[in-house]
Amino acid sequence: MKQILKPQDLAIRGAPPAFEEPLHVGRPNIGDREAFIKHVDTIFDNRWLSNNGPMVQEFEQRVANYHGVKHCVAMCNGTVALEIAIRALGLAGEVIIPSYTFIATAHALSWQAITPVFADIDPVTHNLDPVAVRAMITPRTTGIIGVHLWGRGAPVDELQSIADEHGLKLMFDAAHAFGCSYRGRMIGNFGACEVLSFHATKFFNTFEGGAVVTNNDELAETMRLMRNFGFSGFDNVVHPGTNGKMIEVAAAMGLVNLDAIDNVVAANRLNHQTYQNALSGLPGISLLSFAADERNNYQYVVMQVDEDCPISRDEFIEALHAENIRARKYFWPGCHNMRPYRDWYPHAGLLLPNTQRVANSVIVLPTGTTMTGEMVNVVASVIRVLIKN
Ligand code: T4K
Repeated sequence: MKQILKPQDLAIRGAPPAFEEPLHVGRPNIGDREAFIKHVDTIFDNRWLSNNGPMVQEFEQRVANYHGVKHCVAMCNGTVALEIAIRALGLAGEVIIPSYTFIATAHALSWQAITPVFADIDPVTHNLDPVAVRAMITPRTTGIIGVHLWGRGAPVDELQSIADEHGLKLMFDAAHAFGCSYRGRMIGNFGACEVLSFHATKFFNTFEGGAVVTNNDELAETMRLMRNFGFSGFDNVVHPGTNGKMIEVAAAMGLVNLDAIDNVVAANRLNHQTYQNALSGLPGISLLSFAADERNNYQYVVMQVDEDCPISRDEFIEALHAENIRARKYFWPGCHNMRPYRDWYPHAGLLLPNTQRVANSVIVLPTGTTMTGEMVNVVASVIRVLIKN
């Protein structure tokens, strides 16, 4: 897997890459395979594959307990969960979101003819800046979607005050924040509801999957109807709806991965610490840190490349890829710079200076249970060589 790297031996200069096989960001963590196969046997024995089966119900209960929240409504993926939550809350017109997020946050709105209005972020936290949010409110604004980027809580209290003041709905895209806390309280308990993603690339996965978590009984009931065509019992449709259901085999994966979650978080945390130790003191780069007094999943290792770094972010990416280290530029170039948003709002960037600066500076490095400490140290040594040469 690994080759010995000498300072002059960069693949970009013709030497063999540091890794024979590519190292990916978002390599899935997979729990006990035998336990999973047993669950699959049970699913086959039950002859119950979808439509609110017993595994989905058990999974929902465990996710709700894990976050200390009343309801978990499991869905087929995080994007559909966002779409259903947005619709169940009655959002319309304009909704304020960060541009510095995965494109799904914006698409979940525009897919239902709601205008995403991009507000700038705080360059230190990478989360929405409440002052910028206030500035984007118009008579058409109906809501705010905060994103807990990298699993670090958005400014929940400030956003709630703005929402209350202006009669807006507030919900959160918590796709990165499974198992995280904000000011000592578990994610899942903020705003009207919060949306989780269990995509394969998330530290906790159900192959594909997502959920809305909420303490609001009525909202949970509405979303349960909406994810199953609005059916209330046989032959009785009481609400408009879609097909957003989680299938049994996905829930089985979730149950197995819930059993493994402590080990995955421990592995992520150790990798983060190893990166931090190995990269500390290098000029021009810094690693995003996580508050010691909060719970975190450490699933993203986010390195920022300063403007005064001897090599640019894009040169870094090119050189790392040449070494088979498939680091990512999440979430470059920002949603507002992606077509179609760029075509619709060509001047949005003028109000998003921090978004543009951060999006141009970030590199996400590989972590997770497939990365050993030794591999992390090799990645760090490549980075060191690149900076020093
Ligand atoms: N909101 C936020 C803030 C999100 O970050 C996301 C998803 C969502 C909403 C929507 O939730 P979902 O509808 O997805 O549940 C990936 C994921 O597809 C996406 O789920 C995730 N965010 C985003 C941050 O990352 P891409 O475009 O980077 O995917 P891709 O195909 O380039 O794969 C990423 C890396 O993972 C690659 O290096 C390959 C590796 N990989 C991927 C898969 C699927 C594997 O090693 N094995 C695999 O099975 O979006």
